[in-house]
Amino acid sequence: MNIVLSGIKPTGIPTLGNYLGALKNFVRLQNSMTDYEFFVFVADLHAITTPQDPKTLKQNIKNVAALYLACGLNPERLVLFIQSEVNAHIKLGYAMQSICYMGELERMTQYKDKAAKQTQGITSALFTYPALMAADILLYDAKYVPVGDDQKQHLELTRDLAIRFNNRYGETFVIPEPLIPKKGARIMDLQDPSKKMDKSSDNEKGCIFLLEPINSIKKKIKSAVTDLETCVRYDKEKKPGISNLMTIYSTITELSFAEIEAKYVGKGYGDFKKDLAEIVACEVGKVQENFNRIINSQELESILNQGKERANLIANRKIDKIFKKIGLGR
Ligand code: AQP
Repeated sequence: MNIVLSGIKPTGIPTLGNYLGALKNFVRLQNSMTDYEFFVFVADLHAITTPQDPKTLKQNIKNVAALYLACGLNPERLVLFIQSEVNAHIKLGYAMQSICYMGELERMTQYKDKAAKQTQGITSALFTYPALMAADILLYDAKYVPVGDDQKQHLELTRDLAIRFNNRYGETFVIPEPLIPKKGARIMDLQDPSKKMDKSSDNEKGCIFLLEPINSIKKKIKSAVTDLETCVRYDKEKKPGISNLMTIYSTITELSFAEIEAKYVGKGYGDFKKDLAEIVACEVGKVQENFNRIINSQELESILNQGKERANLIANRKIDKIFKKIGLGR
């Protein structure tokens, strides 16, 4: 069985960026790639590369798990699990660190960005994060990894490590390919469109959280920064604010930029934002309705238990083979 795999870090409430760049895309892929098995996980080990409050982390883990289902993934064709419940991730993460070079990790832009922002000490786990991410993917021989644009560099490193391991120890890993959506791969902050919308952003006004009150979502869209031209036109370089809003509009409605521009000829940003606020409210509203039904259900528990079992079965078999090839153990 071919596998598609992806994860989300429970470092906060997932954003509209996570939704359009990852979650909504998984659902679309699950519906079209019917002969693939879908593995999605809550990347809680990755979350602790930056400081987390234990109680909040626990709640965020559960929220992310429920959001996967609330967004419309079909549980019948899904292995949903929590990363820390599958020990083989840690084992392979270490093995990946042992073939990964410092220079490769130093080049990772996400590490550089996060390290620059951090006020407390930068952990070594933040630095070695891409090695664990490689392990997450290679452990399941995932063929495709749907991710947003920001994860492209980590995926390239994963491919390099897989090829290196295969060359050194013999054919072991499938070389994975990223699946980056054509639209919505990088949703920007509503207040600073030069920055990606981020769940642990300092400025909450620029970020739409999937579980925040609908009225607050509408307000944030209406106060998103635009420009002085007041003409709904896509131009990522010169009009980053309105172009970002058009990307959100287009990814949800599936209208092209040209169709959106035509719809708002002679109208100002006010009309456009009002419509967009309704469109996003409707989309996120459906997710919230599902989420409220699922979050405390026995169904979620049972899906996570089944996921844990299936993921452990595959991952343990694979790690045994890998350690044998490396020459570890008796
Ligand atoms: N703004 C975005 N636009 C499109 N896709 C995005 N993704 C994240 N942000 C956007 C995609 O969502 C998936 C899960 O992301 P993640 O949880 O691994 O990390 P994150 O949300 O991108 O968070 P950061 O920036 O690493 O830091 P925190 O969590 O501390 O805020 C990925 O597929 C990602 O591409």
